[in-house]
Amino acid sequence: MKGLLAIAACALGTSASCASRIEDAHNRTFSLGTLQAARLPKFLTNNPLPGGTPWGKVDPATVNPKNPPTTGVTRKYDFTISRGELAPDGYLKKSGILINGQFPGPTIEANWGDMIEVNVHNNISGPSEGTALHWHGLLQKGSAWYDGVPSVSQCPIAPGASFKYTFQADVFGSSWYHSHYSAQAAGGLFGPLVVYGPSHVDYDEDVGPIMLADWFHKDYFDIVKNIMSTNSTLWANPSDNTLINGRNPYNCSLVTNGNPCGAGSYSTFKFTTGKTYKLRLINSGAAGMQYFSIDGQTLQIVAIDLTDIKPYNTSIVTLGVGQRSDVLFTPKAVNGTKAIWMRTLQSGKYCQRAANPKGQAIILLDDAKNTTIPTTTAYPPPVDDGTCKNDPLEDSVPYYAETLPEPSVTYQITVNSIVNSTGHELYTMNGSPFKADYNSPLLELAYEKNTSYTEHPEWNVLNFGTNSSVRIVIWNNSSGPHPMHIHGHDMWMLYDGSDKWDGTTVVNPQNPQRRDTHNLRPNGWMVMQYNTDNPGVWPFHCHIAWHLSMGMYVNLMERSEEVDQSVIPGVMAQTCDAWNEYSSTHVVDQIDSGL
Ligand SMILES: *[C@@H]1O[C@H](CO)[C@@H](O)[C@H](O)[C@H]1NC(C)=O
Ligand SMILES: *[C@@H]1O[C@H](CO)[C@@H](O)[C@H](O)[C@H]1NC(C)=O
Ligand SMILES: *[C@@H]1O[C@H](CO)[C@@H](O)[C@H](O)[C@H]1NC(C)=O
Ligand SMILES: *[C@@H]1O[C@H](CO)[C@@H](O)[C@H](O)[C@H]1NC(C)=O
Ligand SMILES: *[C@@H]1O[C@H](CO)[C@@H](O)[C@H](O)[C@H]1NC(C)=O
Ligand SMILES: *[C@@H]1O[C@H](CO)[C@@H](O)[C@H](O)[C@H]1NC(C)=O
Ligand SMILES: *[C@@H]1O[C@H](CO)[C@@H](O)[C@H](O)[C@H]1NC(C)=O
Ligand SMILES: *[C@@H]1O[C@H](CO)[C@@H](O)[C@H](O)[C@H]1NC(C)=O
Ligand SMILES: *[C@@H]1O[C@H](CO)[C@@H](O)[C@H](O)[C@H]1NC(C)=O
Ligand SMILES: *[C@@H]1O[C@H](CO)[C@@H](O)[C@H](O)[C@H]1NC(C)=O
Ligand SMILES: *[C@@H]1O[C@H](CO)[C@@H](O)[C@H](O)[C@H]1NC(C)=O
Ligand SMILES: CC(=O)N[C@H]1CO[C@H](CO)[C@@H](O)[C@@H]1O
Ligand SMILES: [Cu+2]
Repeated sequence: MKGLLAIAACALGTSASCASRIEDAHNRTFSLGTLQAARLPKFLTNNPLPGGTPWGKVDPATVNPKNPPTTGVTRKYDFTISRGELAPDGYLKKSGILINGQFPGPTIEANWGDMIEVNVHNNISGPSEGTALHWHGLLQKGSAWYDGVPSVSQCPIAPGASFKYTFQADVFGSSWYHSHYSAQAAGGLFGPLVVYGPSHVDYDEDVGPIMLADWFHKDYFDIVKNIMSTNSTLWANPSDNTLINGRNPYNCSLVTNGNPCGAGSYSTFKFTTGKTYKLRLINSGAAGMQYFSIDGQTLQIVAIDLTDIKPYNTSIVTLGVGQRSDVLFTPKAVNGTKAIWMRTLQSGKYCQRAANPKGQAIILLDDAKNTTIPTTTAYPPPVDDGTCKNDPLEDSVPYYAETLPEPSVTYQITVNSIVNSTGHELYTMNGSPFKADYNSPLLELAYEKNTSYTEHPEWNVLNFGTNSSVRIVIWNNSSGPHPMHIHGHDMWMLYDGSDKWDGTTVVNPQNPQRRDTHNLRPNGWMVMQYNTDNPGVWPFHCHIAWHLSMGMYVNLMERSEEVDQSVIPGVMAQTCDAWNEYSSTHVVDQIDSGL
């Protein structure tokens, strides 16, 4: 009763109880965006190996980043996932999904080669939901069971149940983890993941993750209901704001529905002129592409996703959802001022809809007072040119070179946006929208040599058998951009264009770009290739939460006969038993593809 009265009194942050409720929800936004945030180390020091680092003194150009050392160290984390109120921009979104009461979740850190153990407890209630966490970009070689995708590697973790993920930090660099259950990640269920490894560049300080994200004031499931409805006026769901490390004040006078709104705050960074900083940029959003810049500064891109590259300079860093870039910069005063805006602009005009596409954060140099609000202007200004494409493939040359083999199979996928006969808007890949069966994980079927997937076209399984290297040509016959993400691999990016691929030309054929997510441009083409060195069933999908809900997803089945026959972790069966029990006694509201 007391709670109800407080809610009734809580409009536009006017009452004292309301202000503290907003502040409490705002405070869930973690410390990364504050002046108290600690810098990251070059590596974690509590490890037993010689040479001062777990990897010794190595030249990264000669070390295969996908061949990790064995450190014998395990980094352990305990995550309880629950609902909670969130107000990262001051607007009180009624409920989000939090990890240990935080949004975004805690930063996972490990050295290259360490084991990571995350014990996840599903405490989501009111209503209850399944969940599962995916570790974006990690290869999971030999540990496909821990990739965290419901219906593929595991059954969802049932409400009240726990699941311990155990996998190696098998590549190094900047990444993130997120829920892969429906569009839960858009409700806040994600966090940064940093793996320290050999460095090919020098810098003074590691500022750590800078998460760039669109933000929606509606609950994620209400948006899923809208996009999966047959009422086409509900299909467009523009984001409400753009956050940098979970912050960016909302203009509360724009609130017309009486919902609570109070003072938001900017993320703030303090730097010293002349020092060189490493920023780990991550697009952790649901839909919007981001153009990142710092007024009047040069940025040097040194890694894309988990691939170190030969550094190049730019003033704007482009990131589709799920993409990362490590950036070095050496701050300088601009026009004599030492308070400068950091910006991220959502490509909101053409690529995704955004009501407020501009995210800003404060940079204070040297002795600039920590209460100063910058007055710098965007220079050079980011341009939302409507192409919704990544930077040219030519620009990113991997620091560790890999030779591209001849593909043993070339396969074409056409993407279409359709409305099915019952009036639902869906995305198809080669004619079929994906729909998950939470109770029947494909990896387990592969393990059991059960080929029933051939009777289920909606599972979108592409079986490439024992082909050694698979080239996939994708034609986007839709007007939306699609950040395509592959699990279990990085992919060579061979072509990206609006014209049809000529069938032979490859960009930088001696050492093509490699990454785990590439933005397929509207009505464009991309060509990628990967080696089948990782037996399993690997998702390949659009990372826009709503497009994935609408079915833009395929499973790449790889050497299924060789899926490790020696170990099937006992927790897999327990998790499915608990889920089968839960789903036989509760309605599972799977109105979307499930992922
Ligand atoms: C929110 O955080 C600030 C700064 O840490 C603190 O002073 C304040 O008491 C917190 N408010 C609530 C309601 O927890
Ligand atoms: C579980 O969730 C409930 C309400 O959603 C919350 O009150 C409780 O603190 C949570 N438990 C843990 C251990 O986080
Ligand atoms: C479709 O949604 C709009 C906007 O909420 C609403 O005004 C309209 O009545 C809905 N149409 C139907 C057929 O439900
Ligand atoms: C906030 O929105 C109101 C209403 O549109 C507008 O008048 C005001 O200038 C905005 N304030 C800021 C700081 O942008
Ligand atoms: C890149 O930018 C840095 C910092 O402004 C500068 O020192 C360096 O010369 C630039 N490199 C190139 C190739 O322009
Ligand atoms: C801001 O600066 C003042 C005075 O220099 C200091 O007392 C205060 O702790 C600083 N606040 C933060 C958040 O660092
Ligand atoms: C610096 O000043 C010039 C001249 O007023 C202006 O055009 C430019 O935008 C300013 N640069 C920044 C980053 O604010
Ligand atoms: C259209 O798609 C929706 C959402 O997946 C599904 O529920 C419905 O059954 C489909 N209609 C037909 C005729 O397949
Ligand atoms: C194969 O898997 C399906 C579920 O897709 C199941 O119904 C069937 O019983 C399984 N077949 C065997 C032989 O286990
Ligand atoms: C290679 O992949 C194609 C396309 O899926 C398949 O038809 C063929 O059987 C595969 N070849 C081998 C050797 O597995
Ligand atoms: C491409 O999309 C158009 C509709 O815009 C459709 O008519 C055409 O059949 C599609 N082509 C393919 C190959 O799917
Ligand atoms: C829905 C959509 O984007 N359709 C496009 C498919 O591709 C053709 C040819 O590129 C365009 O003319 C359509 O507009
Ligand atoms: Cu998409």
